[in-house]
Amino acid sequence: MSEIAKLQALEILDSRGNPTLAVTMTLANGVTATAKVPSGASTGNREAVELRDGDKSRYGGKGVLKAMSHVEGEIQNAVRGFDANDQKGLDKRLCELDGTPDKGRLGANAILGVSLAASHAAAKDGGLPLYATLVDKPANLLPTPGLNVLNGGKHADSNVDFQEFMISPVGLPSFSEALRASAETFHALKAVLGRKGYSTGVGDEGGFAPQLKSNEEPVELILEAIQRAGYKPGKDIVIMLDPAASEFFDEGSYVFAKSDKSKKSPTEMVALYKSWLQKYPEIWSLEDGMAEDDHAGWQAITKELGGQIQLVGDDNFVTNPEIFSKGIKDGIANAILIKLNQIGTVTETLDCIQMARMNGYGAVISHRSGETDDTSIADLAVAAGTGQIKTGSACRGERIAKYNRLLEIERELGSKARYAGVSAYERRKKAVGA
Ligand code: 2PG
Ligand code: MG
Repeated sequence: MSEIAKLQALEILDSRGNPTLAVTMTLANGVTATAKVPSGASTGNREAVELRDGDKSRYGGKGVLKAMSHVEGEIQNAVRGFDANDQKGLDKRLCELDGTPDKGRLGANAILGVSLAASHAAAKDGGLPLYATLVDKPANLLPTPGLNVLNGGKHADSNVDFQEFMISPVGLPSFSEALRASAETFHALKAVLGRKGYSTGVGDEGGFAPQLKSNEEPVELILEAIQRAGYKPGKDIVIMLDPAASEFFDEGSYVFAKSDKSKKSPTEMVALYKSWLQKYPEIWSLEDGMAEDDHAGWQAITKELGGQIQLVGDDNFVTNPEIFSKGIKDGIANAILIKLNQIGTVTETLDCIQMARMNGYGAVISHRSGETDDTSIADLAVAAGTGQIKTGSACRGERIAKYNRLLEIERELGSKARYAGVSAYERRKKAVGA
């Protein structure tokens, strides 16, 4: 009775006002579930392909009517009657049906919508929450969040080249307390910015997006905010960065086109990060510090800083088990960012997380800059027990939806709930050799 009976797709809007897909699956027993697909702005070159119509007369070419018709046509015909509980089998069938290595024929957006809707339908069918069914082991670990309180790069119309400046409340005792401390720090940051006469408008992920003096100033402002909120930087709350360096890498150099127009070689870039770590020991994690095409740069930064902090690969690994395994062999980074739509199926996403675990790599579950109210990644983070999630600032409904879902899960787990917090942080620090 848990066979797939029907698939419906709908062209909806994401948080940037661009079209994306919602997929609703109905099982033979009448159970229905919907998944909504996110969309990135600073995308890796080797991400699975999001199918866009290219018809300039609609949404500037960004419509997803073709992907929609693939869900309701070819995919529905191929998976009707299939058991929604067999996630692996379903995802394999979806990949084979598409037949391309990058899911570009049917569209990774179409495929992920179906794959994720099946996860939800199977959970509902079993009368269990998604976090309890995604992985075949008991799930009770609430992740430490990384809240992107200052947005730059491609996510903001400002003069800051680095994309994300995150606070991570590692030292708080529970997820709810950690979220409270983060929201208080977000408000303290707003006051700090206001006092300096800076804008407090927000960027794509709900972090502030002011014009600033340098790429470094956000770190200073955030440290001040943490203190003003009554927390200890480096103890209660640490800092995570995602410069998204692929976005400012040009012909072998890192070009700060938005701020001081300076140009840095890969070696100078590593030296810059190294100097920041000396000055700001509160920085614990650096994602995409080097560009995806700068393989030598990635090797250099891993050698130089990989024993001190978490180095997260996003654009370079694109949640692709095959690409990630090569990166592990080459000794690149010590953690991976996990985004469902970079690869396009739930199974391959879980494979990447498992690969990280087997190889001592950290795994940070992540939203995209273009989001919806879908909260699947909150459940994924708890199910996979990776202990880390980043899903934006303490602002904007599509970001807050995921944090609020984690609050619900925390309450539901009751005394069984554990917060990753300080123990996971200490464990990860030890794992990288810090
Ligand atoms: C990132 C993500 C999410 P985007 O680079 O990590 O914050 O951004 O979705 O634009 O790729
Ligand atoms: Mg990133």
